Amino acid sequence: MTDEVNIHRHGKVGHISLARPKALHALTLGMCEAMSAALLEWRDDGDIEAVILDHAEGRGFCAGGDVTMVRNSALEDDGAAGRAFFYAEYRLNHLMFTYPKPIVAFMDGVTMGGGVGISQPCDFRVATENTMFAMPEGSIGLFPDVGAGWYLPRLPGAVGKFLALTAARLDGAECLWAGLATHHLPSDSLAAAKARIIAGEEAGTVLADLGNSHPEARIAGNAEKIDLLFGPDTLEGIIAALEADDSEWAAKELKAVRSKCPTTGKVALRQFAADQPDFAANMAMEYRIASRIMLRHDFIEGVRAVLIDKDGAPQWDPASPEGVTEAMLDDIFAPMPEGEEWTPFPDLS
Ligand code: QUE
Repeated sequence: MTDEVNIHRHGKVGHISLARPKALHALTLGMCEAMSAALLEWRDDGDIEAVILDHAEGRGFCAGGDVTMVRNSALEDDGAAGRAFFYAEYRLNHLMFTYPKPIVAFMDGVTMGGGVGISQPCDFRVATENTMFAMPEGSIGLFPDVGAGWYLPRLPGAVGKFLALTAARLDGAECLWAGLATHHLPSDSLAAAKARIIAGEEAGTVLADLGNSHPEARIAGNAEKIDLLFGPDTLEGIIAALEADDSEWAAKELKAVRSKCPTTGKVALRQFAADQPDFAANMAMEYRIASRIMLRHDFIEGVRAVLIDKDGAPQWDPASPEGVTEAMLDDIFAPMPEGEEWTPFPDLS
């Protein structure tokens, strides 16, 4: 067991609380395994009717995954530990996506990468004035995973491509606008919301009751530009569209796109175009990608630049979209060796 996640039962409600405050509750292998074990037990327990997912102490909600461990694994054990982490994390993501009971996720703070992967599959996704949502993997030479290949192309217009290619941060009101959140509550009402759900009230009723008025979503004002300039199918096309637009907004987003890893930007676009038949097929695709991407120079370099040395100056290779060939992408998306493909938890019910 791990002390990095707290697991409790309160009558008919299961409660999972992320408890790794020193790393903004970024997910470790042990946390993923403990969460899956609890959810599997509660899935088949007739006494459990709903699940609450939040963070236990300090700032929340979940900053991502244990990417420095994955980087060390790439350098030291040929990626074996890194692949084990992604395998378990994606199984958790899929278990939540297919979960037969309502899960209520409280995105009360930083919700990035791995935190997106455990909130988006939930029926109820609660944003607050503290929510800071992002898919920033392109900043560290990773790709948008944890189900992003499924969720992002289903967002309004070209918003998914915009989030993946710029690592833009959304606040709670913007999450609600995009459908990334289902409700927006003031953070000082969360304790009351959880208490009412634990007391047996239906989650949707409680959240609708406590939901607050919130500021207009800033992103709504840029939606037209996002759909136009992030509309093209290729990274080169999107960059050309941003270059051709003389607005300040386009200049700022162009700079953001150019600073991200070109290879994983192209990976994201190929993922979004893949149109997988179901969520399990999407996760199997993401596992193939993750197994290759974690061993590449860009991921080693990106984690170094952002999280280890913190110089914010990664040297990507290839350095430009033109250097990323279709053959390179084919290798990243290629099937795993015999017996090494990702599969969901066997359905025990
Ligand atoms: C991109 C990412 C991550 C990131 C920053 C990025 C990520 C992640 C963390 C993170 C942040 C704080 C911590 C920690 C990890 O930052 O996945 O352990 O204390 O986990 O630009 O993908």
